Amino acid sequence: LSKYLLLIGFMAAMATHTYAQNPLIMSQFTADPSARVFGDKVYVYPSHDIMATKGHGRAGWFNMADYHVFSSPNLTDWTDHGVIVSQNKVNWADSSAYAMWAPDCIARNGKYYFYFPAIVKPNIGRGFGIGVAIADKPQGPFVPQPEPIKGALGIDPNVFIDKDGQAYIYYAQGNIYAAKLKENMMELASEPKILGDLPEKGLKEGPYLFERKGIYYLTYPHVENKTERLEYAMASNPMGPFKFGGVIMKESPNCWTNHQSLIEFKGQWYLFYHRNDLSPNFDKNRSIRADSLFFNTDGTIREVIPTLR
Ligand code: FUB
Repeated sequence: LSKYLLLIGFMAAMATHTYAQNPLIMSQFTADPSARVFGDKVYVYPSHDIMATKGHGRAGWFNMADYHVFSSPNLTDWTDHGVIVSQNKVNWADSSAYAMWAPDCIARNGKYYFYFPAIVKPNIGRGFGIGVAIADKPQGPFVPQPEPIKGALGIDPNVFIDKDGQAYIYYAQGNIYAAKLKENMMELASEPKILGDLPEKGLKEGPYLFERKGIYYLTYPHVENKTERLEYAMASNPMGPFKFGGVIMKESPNCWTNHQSLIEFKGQWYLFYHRNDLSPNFDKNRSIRADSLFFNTDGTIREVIPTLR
């Protein structure tokens, strides 16, 4: 009888816990996961890696033409809500570029704001602009705004709203930049500032800021050798100054890039990141993953060891 009770107890525990299986999405390549908790589900807004095609994109490089969003009530069962923003529906984006790199999404006053980089059309300018698309639901439909955000050129936008309602945008353009956003979430409210208190070299992309117990954590991929290591720095203000905190995840031997987001879901913190599980020989076709993450009592983050496939 006691064995039987033990088995029932184990099955009950399995039923109430959430388990992620890596990689999270098997049906397509996904990268740069921006995970958010909206209501009782996790929504992940990743990049969507594809291959270059004739006249579109660049062979052997990152190629992305659109974004999907995925949701899950338990980190195991994922629903693909389909394409939410497509390059050829963004009128300022160069549709030959296939350069819809790492996005982010945030909720404010019942609206969902999706931020994405794309290469601007040659008649508008050069390099990456940052667009905003707006929806009434986390899964869309999203309506892209007719122009990119003025004064913010770069990649990998990340948006954070502080407890006092002030929103901030972080992005990368050779360095990591931060600026305040206006309440409309589509215009800068301050001049972008380089976060100069971060490592001087090897820090080119992927900022993601979150707050926990009054500490602002700026997380970022840092490359010293060939592949990116996830690190973090801590501050008492969303604009810094930041002080180096430590390593969140060591480099992968096979995948040049890594790109993170951190969320708390049902009382457990998770690190979302990517590897190239489904494409071991080509690391520009990546797959998103998630693993549990733990804090020490002093607020520092314990290193996350990626689970094996
Ligand atoms: O996905 C393209 C680029 O690779 C992202 O923008 C970077 O963060 C890196 O993951």
